[in-house]
Amino acid sequence: MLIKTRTDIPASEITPEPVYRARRDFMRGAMSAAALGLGAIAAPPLFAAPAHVARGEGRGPDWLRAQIAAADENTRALGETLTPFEHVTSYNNFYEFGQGKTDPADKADALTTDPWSVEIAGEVAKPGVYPLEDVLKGMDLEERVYRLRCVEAWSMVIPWIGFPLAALLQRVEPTSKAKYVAFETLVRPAEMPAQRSRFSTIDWPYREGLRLDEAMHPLTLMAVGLYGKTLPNQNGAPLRLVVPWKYGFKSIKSIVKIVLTEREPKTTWNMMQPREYGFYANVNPEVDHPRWSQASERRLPSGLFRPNIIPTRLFNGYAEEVAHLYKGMDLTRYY
Ligand SMILES: Nc1nc2c(c(=O)[nH]1)N[C@H]1C(S)=C(S)[C@@H](COP(=O)(O)O)O[C@H]1N2
Ligand SMILES: [Mo]
Repeated sequence: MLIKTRTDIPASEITPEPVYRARRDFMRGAMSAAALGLGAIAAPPLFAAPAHVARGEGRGPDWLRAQIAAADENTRALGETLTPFEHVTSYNNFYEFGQGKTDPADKADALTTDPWSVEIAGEVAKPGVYPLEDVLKGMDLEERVYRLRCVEAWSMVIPWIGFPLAALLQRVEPTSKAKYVAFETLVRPAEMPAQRSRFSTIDWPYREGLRLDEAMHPLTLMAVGLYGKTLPNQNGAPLRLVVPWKYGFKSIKSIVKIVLTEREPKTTWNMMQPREYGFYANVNPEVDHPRWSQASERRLPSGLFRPNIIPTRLFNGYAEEVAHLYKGMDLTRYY
């Protein structure tokens, strides 16, 4: 089926979450109907979501696609319109592939993500280099719909599939000295063009970090999929962090290393522009970025005639769940 992709889809044409859900149930029904030999069923006309969005699709190993297809559905609904798959996967920040919003979608196909392993080191009782299959072994995957708010003042609503980071950290048994968790993205200049560019200002690898209590918070997700599929490379395949109450740059992609530390780790954007990007980076409409306001955001898809500007919420709307983590802290100082 051919689907026209536009950047200015009117709000009325965006698939609302219940419709995506209903369509998925329908597809499952259709699949079992086909298995029973009941023949073809005509697709309902409502769906703007593309035909290729079906459970367990995407690149990546068979075992991972099967595990994703079996994920618990929609464990956290928001009641907000999902950003269409096309936008989630074509408007990205992944500086290893360039600074343009379409560079990741254009270039990240070159990244090999299988085999993949994650080194877990530092203040843990069970350090090691864990193949991705071992990381995922026995993990119950769940689908979670989260807002993603970039510090550049655009936002999306994305149905991720993953597992709580806490489940992984508990397995490796942090020691009593562990206070922070540091993350690193893959360095592979042969497949990541900006890593071989002389003009790159980033000191690779891309690095991020969380305080241990933030990392253990039940909202903090390790994602392996979105929209029921394995993560597209441009979204950080095969394994990325998603911290929904923080600016998007904290949600580091294509993770190969996790280190538990005693001290606050160095993080990429903070190293480059400490005045502009803090370690905490909690979404906060009252603390402006030095060069622009954070009071509102463009909820994608956003077009010239339908900018779709909405107010930004403290902790990206997750204050009830996370505000206690920052009790007594001056959020204008720890931005
Ligand atoms: N390794 C790595 N991770 C990264 C980035 C990056 O450039 N490299 N960009 C960050 C930024 S600024 C944002 S807003 C989100 C974007 O995630 P998305 O492209 O899946 O929407 O990824 C974050 N993770
Ligand atoms: Mo971002």
